[in-house]
Amino acid sequence: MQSNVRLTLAIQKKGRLNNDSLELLKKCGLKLLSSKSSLFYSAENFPIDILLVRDDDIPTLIRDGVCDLGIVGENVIQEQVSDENEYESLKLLGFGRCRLSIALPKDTSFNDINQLQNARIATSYPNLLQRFLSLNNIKASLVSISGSVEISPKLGIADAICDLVSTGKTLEENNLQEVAVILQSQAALIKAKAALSTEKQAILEIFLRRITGVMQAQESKYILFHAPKNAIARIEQLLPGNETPTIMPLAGNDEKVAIHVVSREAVFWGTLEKLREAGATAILVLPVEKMMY
Ligand code: PRT
Ligand code: ZN
Repeated sequence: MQSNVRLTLAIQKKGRLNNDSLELLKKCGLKLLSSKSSLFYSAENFPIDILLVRDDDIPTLIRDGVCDLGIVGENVIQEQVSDENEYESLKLLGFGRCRLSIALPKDTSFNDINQLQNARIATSYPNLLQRFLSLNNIKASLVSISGSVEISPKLGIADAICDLVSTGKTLEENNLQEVAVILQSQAALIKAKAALSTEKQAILEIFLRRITGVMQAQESKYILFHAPKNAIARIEQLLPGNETPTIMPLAGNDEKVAIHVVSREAVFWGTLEKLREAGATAILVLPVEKMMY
């Protein structure tokens, strides 16, 4: 890969997705050099440049060909994109998780969604909300606000709100109850549907393989222990995931073997206790740093 071709990736400059996006890039091995203007980073050891922008601008930057890729919440894509054929979601990244929900003041008793007929609903997501209301044959009037949507019922400008929720703390603080979830969202790596040049596609494939490796490694654990030979069959059934274990002889011990296995899921104390009951000893669970298949 000796050409000057580089991919451009847009990420959020400031806000909830910025830190996790940068962390992911660092775990992919990218050494990022900040530009003087601090509007972009250049990876010194990988052919990719990172543009720092507002998250709402990312779909447009990709559609207009200013950037090849972007990391943005599915909520932003779904709100802005009317034509599903414009973008391709390459990978869901597991951070920035939230949901877009409708909420009502707690003192309004809620029976079903038809209660929203003729209601005034405040939101920064008019397109997603309108799609949901139309699907449910509800006619309501939308009050578009760009921030602090949750205080609008208190101000008397709306009867309900439609906003992003993660922990639910903001709803609680504003005496609101969540009554319907419109969309589940997380950050995604997206690109325009149009094909990249062959050289860019080759860089993208390496980049994607690294992201997949980082995400798999985050969830994976390497488990090692000793076990009596006659307990192997039982122990194999107790191992988390479906990985085939490596079984090795132990020097100077004919009755026991060493068993190593990569678990692609969390390893709970309960599993370790069952392994121990089945005869496993010297059990170690180690984090996996990198993975490539
Ligand atoms: O400046 P820029 O336009 O780039 O940033 P922004 O202010 O538009 O976005 P930002 O940084 O707030 O959020 C960026 C993205 O993070 C969103 O588009 C979502 O994909 C994702 N995300 C995840 C969230 C939340 N969780 C979230 N909880 N975005 C916003 N919130 C807000 C929500 O609007 C509400 O005000 O947090 C409050 C609720 O949080 P809880 O934890 O109290 O429920
Ligand atoms: Zn934004």
